Amino acid sequence: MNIRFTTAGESHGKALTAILEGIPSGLGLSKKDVDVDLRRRMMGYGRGARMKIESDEVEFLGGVRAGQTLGSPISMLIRNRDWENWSEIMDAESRSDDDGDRRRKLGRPRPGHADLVGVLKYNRSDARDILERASARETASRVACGAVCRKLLVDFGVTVGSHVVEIGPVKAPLLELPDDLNSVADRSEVRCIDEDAGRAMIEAIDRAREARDTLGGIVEVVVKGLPVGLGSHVSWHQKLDGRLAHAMMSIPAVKGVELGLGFEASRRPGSKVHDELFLDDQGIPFRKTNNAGGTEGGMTTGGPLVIRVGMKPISTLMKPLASFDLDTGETARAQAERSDTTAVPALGVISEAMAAIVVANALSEQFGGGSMTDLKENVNSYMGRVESRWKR
Ligand code: EPS
Repeated sequence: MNIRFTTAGESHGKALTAILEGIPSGLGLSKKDVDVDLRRRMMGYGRGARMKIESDEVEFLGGVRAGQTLGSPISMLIRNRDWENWSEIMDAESRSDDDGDRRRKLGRPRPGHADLVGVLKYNRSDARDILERASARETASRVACGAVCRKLLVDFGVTVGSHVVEIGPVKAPLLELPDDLNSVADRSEVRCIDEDAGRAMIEAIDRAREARDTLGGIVEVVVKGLPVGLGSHVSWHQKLDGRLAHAMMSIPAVKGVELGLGFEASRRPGSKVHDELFLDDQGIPFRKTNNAGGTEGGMTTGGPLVIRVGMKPISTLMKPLASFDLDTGETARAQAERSDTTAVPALGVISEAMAAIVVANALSEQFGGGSMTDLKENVNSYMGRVESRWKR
């Protein structure tokens, strides 16, 4: 992997950090490029009180100078404002009053959360040691890394957008997507491009909140402007569709990923699935459909990547489900913690970030180069070779 990242930090710790490696030198990059996506991730109807406390922004700690990347690892910091309220609970040092449990111990695991399996695996008595890292707060770091990759992709004419297609029982109708998907989706509080469906989603979220329940949903990510042939058919780990699925499934609460027709393709005969090939009047091949969702043989076709990502409802319920007390072994209701009713609108922004990272990595693996100048030259030379094939 050329472009890779790692993140650290707990939800109520001092800060989140991310180190992004493999970005070539000479990419124009400013804090604003990252903050824009951090803010987009925080928006969305159905979020809890935490998003009113935070005001995410990035601080570059390394890898950027005078508005340009240096080719060295990019180190980024996002402070948790809520830390002020949690500094004793999350203190890294041992404290004189640490004989008993720290305040806000989570002792009754929430079904669906990492709580129970985490305390067993990591041998902890307080599930807070697990949930603080399992929290989707971590995705702010991913979005920061994705924003840098998005900036790189823009230089190659590649755009990454998303919209919400389902929340709970509400399904948006299939519409033709606007050219600038995000500028339309971001105008909606639920990031849905259909106004009626968006209103129905808001009502469904209100009903779930009143019932002290939570809702999941589905987002669609669209990546446009890709060169043909990113990824490879030759080995399982080089297949771009596989890499995208892995990246999306790694997002907290995601339970399903589909490319193009996805599961629907399995129900149709081949004649109703495969994208037929036509030649235009200059002999250049094209497809009228994109049922494949932008990959064939694990490689980009040059058409848009269309990825659907499904999220389960958040597992912290204000009307808690059956559980037990880790200390006493008695049955009890799971612990209720402040949380969101839904985070599906944010899932779109996070999925964009993961898609941007996967695609930027595939581009860099294929075309290499330590600098943006070399990367561009290599891409141009490849595209020239591909296009010359149709000059008969
Ligand atoms: C989360 C619980 C809530 C969410 C949080 C994810 O936080 P808190 O426990 O502080 O109320 O708001 O999401 C974020 C903080 C974020 O930045 O997205 C959880 O348990 O996963």
